[in-house]
Amino acid sequence: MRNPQAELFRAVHGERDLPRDGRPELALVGRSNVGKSSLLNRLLGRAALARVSRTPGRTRAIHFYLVDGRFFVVDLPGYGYARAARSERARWGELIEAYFRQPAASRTVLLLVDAEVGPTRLDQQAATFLDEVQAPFAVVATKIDKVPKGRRAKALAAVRGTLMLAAERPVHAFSSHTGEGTRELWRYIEDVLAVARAPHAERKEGSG
Ligand SMILES: Nc1nc2c(ncn2[C@@H]2O[C@H](COP(=O)(O)OP(=O)(O)OP(=O)(O)O)[C@@H](O)[C@H]2O)c(=O)[nH]1
Ligand SMILES: [Mg+2]
Repeated sequence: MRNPQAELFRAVHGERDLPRDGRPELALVGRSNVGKSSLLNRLLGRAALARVSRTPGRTRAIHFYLVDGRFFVVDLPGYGYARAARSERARWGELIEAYFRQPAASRTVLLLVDAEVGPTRLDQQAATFLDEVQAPFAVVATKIDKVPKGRRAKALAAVRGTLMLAAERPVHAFSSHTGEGTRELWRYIEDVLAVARAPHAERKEGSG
């Protein structure tokens, strides 16, 4: 997709503010600082639509971005920010769980993991959580520019192995800084949206 129109639709701080809307949702899940907001900006071709944090743990609300009036990209608060107060961490978890409890017409998740760091224990828990709530997800290995070309295949295999991903689960290498992987990710998103438009069609997970 070229030059999509995107705007902040709503910043949600509590369960009551979650939009009830029939449009498909693409939710970004991952630990704080993994690159969720940067990915959103790169994907939508807007340098500063979502705020990129110099200090981790800044995106504390759920931000809904409406793309071409067609679907939402949902920027969820990052987990694993060690310096946040325990009460605040609990509230983030509650909001995220409330989001996933709320039925959506179509919801697909991108689970972001840092390609250089590899999946953490919290990333493993996130993958388990997504399975439990039956949210279809693809994995995005972010900051791939930091991994030398010769080590990338191994890094991606490590992501698969640690998260115990089924062979058909997509893993996309991506860099917000270089734009690598953007086209492939868009292709995946368009596939997902095409299935959302044809609700009785069988969902395709392994499309690239
Ligand atoms: N090298 C490199 N750095 C990146 C990339 N994507 C993001 N970063 C950097 O990682 C940091 C965090 O990026 P964000 O996009 O704010 O991360 P986030 O997941 O939204 O973080 P929270 O909102 O705190 O959950 C910033 O300093 C970015 O510049 C990438 O593809 N490559
Ligand atoms: Mg963010």
